[in-house]
Amino acid sequence: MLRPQDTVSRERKSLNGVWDFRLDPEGAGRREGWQDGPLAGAQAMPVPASYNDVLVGTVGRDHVGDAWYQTTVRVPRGWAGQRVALRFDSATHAAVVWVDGTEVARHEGGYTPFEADVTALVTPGEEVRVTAVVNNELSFQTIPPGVVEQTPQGRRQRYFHDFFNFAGLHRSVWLHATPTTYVDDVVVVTDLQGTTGVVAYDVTVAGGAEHSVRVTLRDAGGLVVATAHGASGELTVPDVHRWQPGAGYLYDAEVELLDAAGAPFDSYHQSVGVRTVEVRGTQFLINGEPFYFQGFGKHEDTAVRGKGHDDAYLVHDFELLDWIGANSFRTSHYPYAEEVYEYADRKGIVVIDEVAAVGQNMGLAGGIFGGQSYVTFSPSTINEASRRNHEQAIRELVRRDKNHPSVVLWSIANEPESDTDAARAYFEPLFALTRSLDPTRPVGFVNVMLAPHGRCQVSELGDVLMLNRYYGWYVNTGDLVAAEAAWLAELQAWATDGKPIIITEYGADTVAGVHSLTPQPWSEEYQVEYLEMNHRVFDAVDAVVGEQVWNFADFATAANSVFRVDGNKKGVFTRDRRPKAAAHVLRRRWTTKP
Ligand code: GCB
Repeated sequence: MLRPQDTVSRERKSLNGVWDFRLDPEGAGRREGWQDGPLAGAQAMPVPASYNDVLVGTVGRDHVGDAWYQTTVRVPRGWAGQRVALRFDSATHAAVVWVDGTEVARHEGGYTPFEADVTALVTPGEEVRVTAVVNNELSFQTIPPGVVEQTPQGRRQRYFHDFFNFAGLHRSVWLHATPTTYVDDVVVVTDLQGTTGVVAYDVTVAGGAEHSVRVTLRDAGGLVVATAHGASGELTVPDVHRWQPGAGYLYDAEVELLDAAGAPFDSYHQSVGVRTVEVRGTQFLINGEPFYFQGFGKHEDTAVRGKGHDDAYLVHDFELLDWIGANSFRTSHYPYAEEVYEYADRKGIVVIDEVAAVGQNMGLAGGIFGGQSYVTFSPSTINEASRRNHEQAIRELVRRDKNHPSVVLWSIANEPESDTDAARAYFEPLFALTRSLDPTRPVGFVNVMLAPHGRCQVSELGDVLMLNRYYGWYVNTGDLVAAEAAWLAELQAWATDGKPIIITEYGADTVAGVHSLTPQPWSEEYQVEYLEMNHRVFDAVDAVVGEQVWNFADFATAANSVFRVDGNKKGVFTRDRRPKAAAHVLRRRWTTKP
């Protein structure tokens, strides 16, 4: 399922804007068939946005269950004879979609797109009603997991990650038209042979018309540099301009379907960055050269719109990455909007792409304040059905993001339980699946400090080691001397595995404006000294090939924790993107590091 485009043969129409909206905590809408007519009692809701903080009061924040969205759209007159599809870039976490009362799509998983062929239900020139019911409930079978607990006060959604469970239509909704025989998928894999670039491609076509395939590769200036014929093949580019970290050069591959007379009737444009990725020993190589990740774990999170995609924040955040000297980030803890990857491709920012599997760890979720405790992997908690959904989430991620040169590494989970036989059995097939879907990129998962070196049973399955550690924050709190010694010892143990190590999280909560002469936790001075301590440790271990601070910016969290003050404050920038003192320290390190 390719992203909608405007080309000579394709057209798209955005459904973004203000939709009708209604919360439905009782689940009445499905019983009463709210899709069959205009949404009664509706209020206004912007798309894209999370609904939670657009609404005032606890009603949107605490909502558990269905939320209904509805709009009308006029199908462009010129689309007669075309295939018309309705595409949701995401619906968090599950959705059913109707066109004029006919169900057209059902999807689970809140961060990947889905679409429906609605050709038979629409008439060019006429209006149709689009209704979507979006459900925000998390269970042990969903990715990520959660549990809806019955309490005397009603149903409460509990989940095992700290960021707020924002929900709704977070990304764009499109109506788009293609020819009835059309390019359905394109896979590009690039290689370098000296100064020559090789672009292997594979085109999948849907629809029955007779056709042949032509691929034309143009450079950034629009000059044709290679052409090929056939559904799969290779394009070679002498003196290729590589895609590189910090210099995201892109070619354009135009994929055309030609009729029997050789006339094109479908055209799709695929950006191509020619680069290679390889893990060799303890090195992470991009284009054969050692790469050191410096950057952040991020979140899709801003005031009011929650996880709603916003182009202004997209561009501003990348400006800040540039300012601070970051070359990479991880899409913690879910696949981000496709616009983000497209922009990373353009800017040469390197991405670790993560599946929404966060919180599969009841060891972290319990504790004295944790409420009821659960076993992570068991027939009644995370089980075979969960694993199938996890597989599906991996499939949809790879299918969506496989062609982005910015994506250099798949992360198939964040901080799951990984020190048990059950964890090993759960993850082994997921690593195998990811490799079979994409043999060209390394695969890993993010290890938590509860499964240190020697105890983790999953790390050996990965091509790289990704570690989240909070020495000096959650352990050795306030004692950076003890933290440094313990951290160095653990890291040196991991280094004996002979794999590249990326520190995917290290950070300290810091309330902007809190200062202290001696470095006290929560102060800006402490965050600075904490980071500097970490950097001394990283610089002492050769196998460390990356440092990604937790987090780029402060972000919203669930309200049920005494560990958070108005959200998670580990941001190097505040939620509205103002620098804390740590930002200047990182900038000095990252803009001067060789
Ligand atoms: C972690 C999690 C991240 C949290 C962070 C924290 O290990 O991966 O999602 O936000 O710790 O600040 O506690």
